Amino acid sequence: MPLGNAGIGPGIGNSDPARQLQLMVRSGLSFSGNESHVIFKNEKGKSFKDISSISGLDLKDDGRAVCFSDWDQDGDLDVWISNRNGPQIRYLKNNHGNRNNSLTLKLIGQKCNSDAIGARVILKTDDGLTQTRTINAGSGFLSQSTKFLHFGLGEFDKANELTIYWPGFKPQTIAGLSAGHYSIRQELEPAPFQIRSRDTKRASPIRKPDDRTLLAQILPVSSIFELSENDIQKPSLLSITRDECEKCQNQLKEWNEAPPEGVEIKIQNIDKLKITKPGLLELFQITYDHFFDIFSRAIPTPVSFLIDTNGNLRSIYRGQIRPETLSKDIQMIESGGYDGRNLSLPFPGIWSSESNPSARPLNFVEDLVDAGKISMAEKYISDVRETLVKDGLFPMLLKRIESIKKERRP
Ligand SMILES: [Ca+2]
Ligand SMILES: [Ca+2]
Repeated sequence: MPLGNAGIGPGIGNSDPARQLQLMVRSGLSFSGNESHVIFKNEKGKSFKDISSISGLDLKDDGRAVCFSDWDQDGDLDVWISNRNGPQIRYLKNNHGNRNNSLTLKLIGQKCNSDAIGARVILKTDDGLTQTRTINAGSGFLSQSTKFLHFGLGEFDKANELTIYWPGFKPQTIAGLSAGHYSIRQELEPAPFQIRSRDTKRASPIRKPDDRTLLAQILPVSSIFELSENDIQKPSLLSITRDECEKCQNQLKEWNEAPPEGVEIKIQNIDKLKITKPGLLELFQITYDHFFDIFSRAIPTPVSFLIDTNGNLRSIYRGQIRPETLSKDIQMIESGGYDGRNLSLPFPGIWSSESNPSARPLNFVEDLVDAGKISMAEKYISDVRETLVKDGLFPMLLKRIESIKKERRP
């Protein structure tokens, strides 16, 4: 079922099951969440025990793939899980803490494929028990576990016997291999391999490129953001911050030390707005959701809205902004000579319609109505009526608002 924004007309979409589904998915719900993950413990080949709860792996995520790998190279397998919704990646470090011995093998094919995909290893310990591992290419949905093979040796300090079945070639048997990490080339003796040093230096953090969204469709916001004529004599950057947000503090410090030129910085603190102007905070949220098409999730901070001298929202910045990015954008917007639609694309193309960005606030009014902000929607309509009347769907929107108001009347 297509979940894209089909631009359905006002009121029509609300009776449409697809629209309802779209709203649910975008508000963070999932098709198959709330079903706990399960993990079973192999009881030496005799039975399985459900250890989901005790292991802490019984997460109610909408999981898609699971991979196993001894990520911290301490001999036990750790788990990576990917989910359809957030958190999209989980790393579950195995901190069970037992000090039993283990054997890790890296197989290298010489005659068979060099990754030794398809190779099977059967390991025997002194108690006569066997363990079998196979190198697979891919496990589960779009995922791949490590190609290293891991064996738990329990209290034994060596494998009694190891037989490697190389795909398409004769098996190789190795006796009395001690616990540890080995690479084994086909038909050659095992060679211990060095595991990563625990003292490896961390790479210094790199600052990511600015997360900036130049808007192809500009939106008049001065009235909803409570900006007067006086406020927008210069371009404004309305930045939304929070008290407990390191990036916000860093950004504010940067602006204090070197205020950006050609723009008026206006700070709105979420913690204060919650008390003083909850309605304005809701409008920031609706505006953010309108452009990022994700509903009911708190605005990430800092987020900054760049508003031009006509009171139109032109660009949205998530996270810290480099001063050079900001000054370039302001120059571009003020000179008027930029094409927002082309800048919003990853590669050039040919438009079948006129390419100048234009305001189409009708969809935004719909978002206000969907959020139940009828009086705000009416106020906004009166503020931007001139633009709205040019929209063919405007009469339908008015009808929808009237019918909602009628329903609300006692
Ligand atoms: Ca581990
Ligand atoms: Ca561990």
